Amino acid sequence: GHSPAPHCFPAPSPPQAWQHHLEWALWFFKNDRSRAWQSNLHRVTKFNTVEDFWAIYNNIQLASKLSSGCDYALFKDGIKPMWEDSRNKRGGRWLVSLTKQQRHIELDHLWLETLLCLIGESFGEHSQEVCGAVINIRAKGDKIAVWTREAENQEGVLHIGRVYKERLGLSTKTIIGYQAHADTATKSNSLAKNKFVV
Ligand code: MGP
Repeated sequence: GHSPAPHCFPAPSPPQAWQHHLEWALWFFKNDRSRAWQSNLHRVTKFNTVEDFWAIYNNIQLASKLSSGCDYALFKDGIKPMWEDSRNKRGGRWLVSLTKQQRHIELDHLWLETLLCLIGESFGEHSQEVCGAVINIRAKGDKIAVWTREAENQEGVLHIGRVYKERLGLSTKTIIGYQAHADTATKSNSLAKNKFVV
C-alpha cells in the first residue's frame, strides 16, 4: 500500500482509467406476432445526464404495468439491443429469471437497480464491457439481464456478475447464470447453457 501523503490536503482522487459512457438509449419492444422480431423493436429516446434519466423514468410505465410480451432495453447509444449487433455478437448476458410472484413485489425495484448500475458505471473499469440491459415481461415469468460484449472475457464477466448480484441484493443461495448470445440464439429449448454462474 501507499503511505499517506505528507500534507494536510486531501489526496486528489485517482484519475479514472476507464472511459465514461455518456449517451444511453431506451428501447421498447411490443410483441406483434404478425411482424418480424426486429420490426417490433423501437428506440424511444436518448439521454446523457442523470436528470434526463429521471425525467424519462418518471414519465414511462413501470415495467410491471407493461403487457406480456413487451420489453424495455437500455443500451449504450449506437448498440442495438439484439444479438446481431457487432458489439453484442461475441457477448452474452447475466440473466435473472423471476417467479410470477416477483412481478408485484420486486420487479420494478430490480429493474431500476439494474438501470442505476449501468448509468452509474457500477462495474468500475469493467463497465466498458457492458452493452446494455433488457427486461422481458412474460406470462411464464419475467426476466432481467445485463448484456456484455465479450463472453470470453472471464475476468470482466465474473466481476460484473458478482457486483450485479450484490447490487440486486440477491441472497447467496440464489444462483444467476451467464449465457453466450451465440448459445441463446441457437438453443432448441428455453434454456441455454450457463458459461459462468455467481
Ligand atoms: P426473448 O424475447 O428474448 O425471450 O426471445 P422469450 O420471449 O422469453 O422466449 P424464450 O425463447 O427465451 O423462452 C424470444 C424470441 O425472440 C427468440 O426466440 C427470437 O426468435 C427473438 N429474439 C430475441 N432476441 C433477443 C433476438 C435478437 O437479438 N435477435 C433476433 N434476430 N431475434 C431475437
